[in-house]
Amino acid sequence: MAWVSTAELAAAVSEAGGLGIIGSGQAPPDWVREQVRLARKLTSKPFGVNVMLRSPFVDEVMQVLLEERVPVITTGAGNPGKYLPDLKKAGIRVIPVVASVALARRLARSGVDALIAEGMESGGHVGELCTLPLVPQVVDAVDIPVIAAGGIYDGRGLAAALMLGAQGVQMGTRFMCAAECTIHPAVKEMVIKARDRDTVVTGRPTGHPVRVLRNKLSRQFEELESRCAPPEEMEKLGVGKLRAAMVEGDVVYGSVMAGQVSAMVKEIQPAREIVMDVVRGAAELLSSASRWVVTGK
Ligand code: TUI
Repeated sequence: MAWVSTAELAAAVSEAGGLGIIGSGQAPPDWVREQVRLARKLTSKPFGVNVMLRSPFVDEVMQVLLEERVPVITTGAGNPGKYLPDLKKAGIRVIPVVASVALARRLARSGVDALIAEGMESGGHVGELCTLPLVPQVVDAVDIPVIAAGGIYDGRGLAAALMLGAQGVQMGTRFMCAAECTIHPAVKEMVIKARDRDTVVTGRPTGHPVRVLRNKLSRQFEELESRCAPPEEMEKLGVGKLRAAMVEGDVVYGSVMAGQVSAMVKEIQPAREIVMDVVRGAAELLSSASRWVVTGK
């Protein structure tokens, strides 16, 4: 969650008992180092950094994370294979996001510690499969822990993910409205107001589909797509738009990447309250789940 999950939010999630992840996106290496050091000041608990593999700074960012001995790295939007030997040697846990069974198999064989299987309900860069079919297929294909992501909002989502064979969940969109999340208040308001059909996936023709909340920018993308504009034109339209939304609060012409659960987010809550709600909700559901069992007597 580039520009969204900064050290403040990641540290708050880790303090609450989750594993907070700093989203490094396309940020320069110095910014990533600063964020890691700030998170270390804010929490003594483990936290991670997400590396967006299509960042122009990906090599330098990986170098910073090796130097800073960050305990956990997650990766998105690609295959982190070439970085694995160095990360493993440094004792860093590597947890790539996958959107397909083939990549899950390949990465499991190459020695990653766990996988995040992310369905296309999520915000930002998405694959083609939904969480419900993706997670059990990845669970069946690999023998390392699988974390489910995409479309998870509360205890119902966590309980369902565990039933699919996942060992945990990754959540993004709900934490956009965490009190500790430093994004512009206009974005939080837009997420809170969103309804069930307010997200859309644009960018499929460029090969980089991205789920966003509908606005003038997403309509511009749709217009370019409908007249089969050259991919470069679409790529150009996207430059700097995530920052414009998240930092400057341009919810009209910025790229408001957010998942389908936006519609379920109703308020701003401290990260601790969100974590507790999810965990307690799932515990309650699972402890009463035996009512579904027909004993046959
Ligand atoms: O990566 C994300 N979410 C993101 S990245 C991002 S910025 C961006 N900008 C332009 C193009 C692409 C990204 C905004 N949101 N989530 C994790 C994720 N990874 N979702 C899907 C994937 C994925 C997709 C294909 C991971 C691997 C993959 O395989 C490619 C391969 O090499 O086989």
